[in-house]
Amino acid sequence: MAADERTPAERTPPGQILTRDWPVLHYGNVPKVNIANWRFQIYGVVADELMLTREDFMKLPRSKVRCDIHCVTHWSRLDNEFEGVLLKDLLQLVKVKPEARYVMFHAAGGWNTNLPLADLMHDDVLFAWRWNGQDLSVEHGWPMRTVVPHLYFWKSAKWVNAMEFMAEDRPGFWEQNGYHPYGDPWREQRFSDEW
Ligand SMILES: Nc1nc2c(c(=O)[nH]1)N[C@H]1C(S)=C(S)[C@@H](COP(=O)(O)O)O[C@H]1N2
Ligand SMILES: [Mo]
Repeated sequence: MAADERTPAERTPPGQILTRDWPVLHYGNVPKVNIANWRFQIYGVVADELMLTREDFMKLPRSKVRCDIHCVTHWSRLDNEFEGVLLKDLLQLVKVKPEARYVMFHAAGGWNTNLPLADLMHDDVLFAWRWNGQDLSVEHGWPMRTVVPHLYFWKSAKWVNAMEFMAEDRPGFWEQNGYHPYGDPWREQRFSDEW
């Protein structure tokens, strides 16, 4: 991966402040995950629903992504190295129906977040279980989280356990609570009355 040649200021979206530590932020409690029973469900507008085990994920090509993360609560953290499986590699396994245009990621405990399917095809969008050379801590989403660097960090689901393909967009947890449907940090799409 080539080093980012922009200055830290150039990499910081409007209204954001850089932090060196990594804050933990979520609604509700950290779920208890029994790794032996862990499964990942793929459903919705797909030709075949899938139930993946951790071993299924481990067999997929492994990638590292270096990226900056931007939380809507105004902190940004530069140069995170996440490791896992790119969404576009996982999508090779899925027979998505042509009408699918959006995805809802579901997390243990019932939290969810919606994104356009097209955004998942970016080269740096991944399912991650490692960060800066170590396993993610449970607080940061182990055993699996999504990382979508180009959107505000609430679009990156911790403890993700299902992916639902949808023909129409539908608001997830924070999106129902006034957050923007898309959440581009460079356009400061923090809140919205669009729904
Ligand atoms: N399952 C789940 N994922 C979640 C959230 C949550 O409440 N539950 N919060 C989101 C928000 S608002 C942010 S800013 C990031 C924070 O991730 P971090 O705690 O690893 O910094 O997780 C996102 N993913
Ligand atoms: Mo957030």
